[in-house]
Amino acid sequence: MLEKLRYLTAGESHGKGLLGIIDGIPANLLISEEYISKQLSRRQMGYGRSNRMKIESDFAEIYCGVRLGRSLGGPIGLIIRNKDHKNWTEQMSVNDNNYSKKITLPRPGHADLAGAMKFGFDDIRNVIERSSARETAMRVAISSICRKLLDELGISVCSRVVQILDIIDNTVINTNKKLSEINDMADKSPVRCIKKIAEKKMINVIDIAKKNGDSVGGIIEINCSGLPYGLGSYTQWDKKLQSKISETILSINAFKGIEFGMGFSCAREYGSRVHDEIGIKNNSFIRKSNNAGGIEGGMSNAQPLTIRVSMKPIPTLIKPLDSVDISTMELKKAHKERTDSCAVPAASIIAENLLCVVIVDSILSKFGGDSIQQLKMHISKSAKF
Ligand code: EPS
Repeated sequence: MLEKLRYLTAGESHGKGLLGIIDGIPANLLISEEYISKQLSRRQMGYGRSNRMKIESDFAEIYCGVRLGRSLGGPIGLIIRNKDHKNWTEQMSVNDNNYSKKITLPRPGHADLAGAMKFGFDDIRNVIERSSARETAMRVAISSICRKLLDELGISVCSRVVQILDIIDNTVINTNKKLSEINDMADKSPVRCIKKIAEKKMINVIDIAKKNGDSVGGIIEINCSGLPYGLGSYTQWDKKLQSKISETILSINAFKGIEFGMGFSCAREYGSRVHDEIGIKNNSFIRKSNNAGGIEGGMSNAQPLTIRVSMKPIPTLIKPLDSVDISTMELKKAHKERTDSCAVPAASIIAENLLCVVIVDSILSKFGGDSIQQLKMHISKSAKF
């Protein structure tokens, strides 16, 4: 649970647009639509996306909460209009127009069947529209406001794709390097990986998936540097930093697993090979490794955060799987519609930005401040940042 920030989104994939409100951002943060747009356009890129991304050029209008370029300390409201809506006015009409075509063939892996059962819908379109990953456009817009705050505090985040299907980019990155350089390298790649040879192979597996009417998932790494000691807390279960991060990151569509630092692989090692030894340099503590991925005892330990997340292949398949018609109970193939064959590169941008929300929330909890100036003052008074 977030402690100091609250946000909500609304909107359907092919409706008029997406709405978002974030509350709890301190006053006087410099924020512009241009800054938000940069993150939105990064989310739209990536090899393997559908033609929807050619229709949209996502732009978030700041509707309220900002004056003369600075946040006012109250809720900030955003709107992203769906350009594709003009092609869906009949299906997505707010008013009853007797539109009668229904989707009745649930896609395995999607929200379709459980969603239709939950709400008692006889038309799966009612589920598809809100469960679509289109909603993440608004979450990136909201998160980018938090990212701007982190920029001001010298905290940076980056992400990259380390695996698509069985193709692995095993480049080890130096998290002491400026993370923006890693992001710049990843942004130049259509699959957001670092190693060129892996990039070529990843593109190839996406092409094969697309040709076969199939889809592929993968693994993303997110890093964050510049954090102080003590974000999160060991004192209560719901204050642990890894729990807060997991809740947010695993809420991203199609994300199935998360690990911190050495993650699952530390189960195969002796403790002496896992834990990061403590040393001293220039009167400060140093660590000889970062297998913990920047979190010990539910708190940031002033080392870079290293998080890996796995994303399942997108469930809409052009060559659909077996399903059952929910209106007739006949065995049929699942519904198909326009889809991405791979959205892992886009998902890395979503994860990277959403991490900023959790970090800002934890910083506000620890240091407090109604304005950016107050927050910075509280931080500067703290012994170690
Ligand atoms: C998305 C928009 C959607 C999908 C994708 C994410 O557009 P449409 O459904 O009109 O093609 O491309 O959503 C999914 C893959 C999904 O399974 O929901 C976007 O803006 O990111």
